[in-house]
Amino acid sequence: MSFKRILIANRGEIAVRIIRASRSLGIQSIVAHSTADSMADFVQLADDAVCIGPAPASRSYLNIPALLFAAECSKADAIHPGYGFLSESATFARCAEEAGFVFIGPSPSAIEIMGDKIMAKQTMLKAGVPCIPGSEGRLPDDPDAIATIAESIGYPVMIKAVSGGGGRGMRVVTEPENLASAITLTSEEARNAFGDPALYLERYLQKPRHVEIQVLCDNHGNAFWVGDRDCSLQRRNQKVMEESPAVAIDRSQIAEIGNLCVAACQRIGYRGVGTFEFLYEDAEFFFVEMNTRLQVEHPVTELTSGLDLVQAQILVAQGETLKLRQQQDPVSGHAIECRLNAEDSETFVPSPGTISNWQIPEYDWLRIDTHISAGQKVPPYYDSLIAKIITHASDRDQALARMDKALSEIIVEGVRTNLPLLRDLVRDPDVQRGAVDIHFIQNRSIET
Ligand code: MV4
Repeated sequence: MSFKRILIANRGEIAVRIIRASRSLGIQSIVAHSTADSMADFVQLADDAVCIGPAPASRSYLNIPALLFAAECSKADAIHPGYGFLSESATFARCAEEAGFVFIGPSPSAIEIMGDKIMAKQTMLKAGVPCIPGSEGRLPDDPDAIATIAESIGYPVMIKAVSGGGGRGMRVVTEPENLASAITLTSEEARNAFGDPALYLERYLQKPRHVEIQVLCDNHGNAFWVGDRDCSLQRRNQKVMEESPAVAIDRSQIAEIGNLCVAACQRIGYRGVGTFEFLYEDAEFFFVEMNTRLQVEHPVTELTSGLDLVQAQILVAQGETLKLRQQQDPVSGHAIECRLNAEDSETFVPSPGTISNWQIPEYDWLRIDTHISAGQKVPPYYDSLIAKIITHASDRDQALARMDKALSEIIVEGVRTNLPLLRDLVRDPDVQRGAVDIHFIQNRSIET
């Protein structure tokens, strides 16, 4: 079935992105928005808009009844969750489908499997995907049994919440005498944050890179890996700069891991876009978790693969068959994304306010995904992302040089931004050399 109207259960730059993809397919878009976003340009850009509640996300963008009511009264055929908010909520996906809407994403059961980090790892191991060595399943209650498991893994170990993910509910333990108290603390944090105290253990990888594989699957058993990304430049699990392809990794090794991800998708009947997150250390890949949503950094893969991933999401949700063939290496050229945030560049403290001056250069090698223009407000209620600055070139050096040039011509006034940090990173000799690990930004801020 072809959708006539899609409800966008999200805001900001990703709402603009989904509006554009919908429009390119002749589909109308309805933006469900909070009162804080009523006057935002992305609301005006949509074909229709429904206010779903007050500013706090819990009362608007996370409010399932309000979102379903908005879909109902705006006669939507399908709901696109974007990323963040309810994009990985099996409950939301299930409620949407039970209410008669197509959820543009994987099935609720696939979301559930990958949301349980033990089930996710077990699924990957069955498909031959290498995982971080660790406990067989969730940890027992007995502290002595846990200590024995930790000894068999070898210190340092990483304690993780079974229902966690995205860096939440994790704690490193380097000495055996600290294990018991760390387990108790992490379990209570997991119970409070996720309603599930269950934990598992893994060997702690000291200096890994974060490398991820983008997959795209339809509802007819066709699955493809369409690119790889290095997202190691991050701070406290908030990505700052991402690129495709991952540098200094043998392309046949990338293809091997990509094909294993495809096998895993076929095994679980995965539908839509998905990202397999790996840690890469000592030339080895270790599966960490799967993100069952569109990622913020999807544009770098769109530029290196030539695909429109949001259009593909919609077409797959309509039941269409992907007209793709698996390429040996689907990546060509090099793309880099910098996340421009309304935050202090040194303290990372959010800096909401009104944009008084917004100057962005235009080049055919520059893509800007944003909802911002002069006069727009940056509310304090949501994440501080105001634009994604993306460059593409035939090689990494040129993509970096283009990013340096673009960033040097951006002017944002009215809020503080992380533009100085982005400019620093793009010019950093280690970043220029490539293959930095996940601690790079943290370490450099300590050194400087
Ligand atoms: C790890 C790790 C080191 N060793 N697991 C888990 C959620 C994922 N988004 C990041 N996670 C990590 N799991 C083991 N056994 C380090 C991280 C990690 C990380 C990984 C990639 C990119 C940024 C990161 C920031 C903090 C921790």
